[in-house]
Amino acid sequence: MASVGQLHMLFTCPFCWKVRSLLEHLNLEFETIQINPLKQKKSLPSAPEWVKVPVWVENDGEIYVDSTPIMKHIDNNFNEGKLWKSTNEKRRDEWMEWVDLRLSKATIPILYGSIGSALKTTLMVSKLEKFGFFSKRIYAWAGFPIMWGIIARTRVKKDGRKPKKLWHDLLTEFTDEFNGSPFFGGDNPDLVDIAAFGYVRSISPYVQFKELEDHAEGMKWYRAVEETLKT
Ligand SMILES: N[C@@H](CCC(=O)N[C@@H](CS)C(=O)NCC(=O)O)C(=O)O
Repeated sequence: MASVGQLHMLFTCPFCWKVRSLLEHLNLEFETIQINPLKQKKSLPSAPEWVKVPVWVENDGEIYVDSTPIMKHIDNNFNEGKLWKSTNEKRRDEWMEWVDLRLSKATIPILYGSIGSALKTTLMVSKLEKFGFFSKRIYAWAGFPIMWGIIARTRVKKDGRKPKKLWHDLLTEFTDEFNGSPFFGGDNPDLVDIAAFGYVRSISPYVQFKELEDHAEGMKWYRAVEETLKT
């Protein structure tokens, strides 16, 4: 199958993992353009109006931005909107908002919430992303005090819970909403499942993922969604 579009992305960006997971779930061929995080503002096809990743460029040249709208578009265009279709739109919309608000905010605390984890994460990010020779080294050592000291610490303090507890609470809240079904979407994952999965998956390259792995219900769901992706 020919590629249906290009995903401009950062490897470590949770929003990009949402879109990648959907493309893989739908078994679509696509090209990934991994950008240099320090050159993002210049290199994105949507700039200067939109300088965030992911950016989706479809084969007809049309540009789409913002992960959830991109997901809805891809589902609509290549899958007859089946994953967004719902018999309870109010529930679906509320939970998509919950996923985008709550799960997106929980990734930084678990990855950067303590000085040790912040250092590990920053070193890993410097390996995974396409930095230049010097910027890679600068980022690895200068990035973590910023992420830990300024961003993560404030978030952890504001929430009051340890990052692991926060994730366990969120996974419980989410899986409780399944009402006995294997997925939020019922017998099969829907767009809310795939979006939530994308956020969780963005933590999977890091050692901190093991803190999520002992949430039994959460992992049962996570592995079940993973099974549905193209291998
Ligand atoms: N609401 C956007 C958020 C995207 C976003 O914040 N991406 C980050 C990377 S994880 C980014 O590009 N930040 C650069 C910036 O805000 O200038 C989405 O869901 O796509």
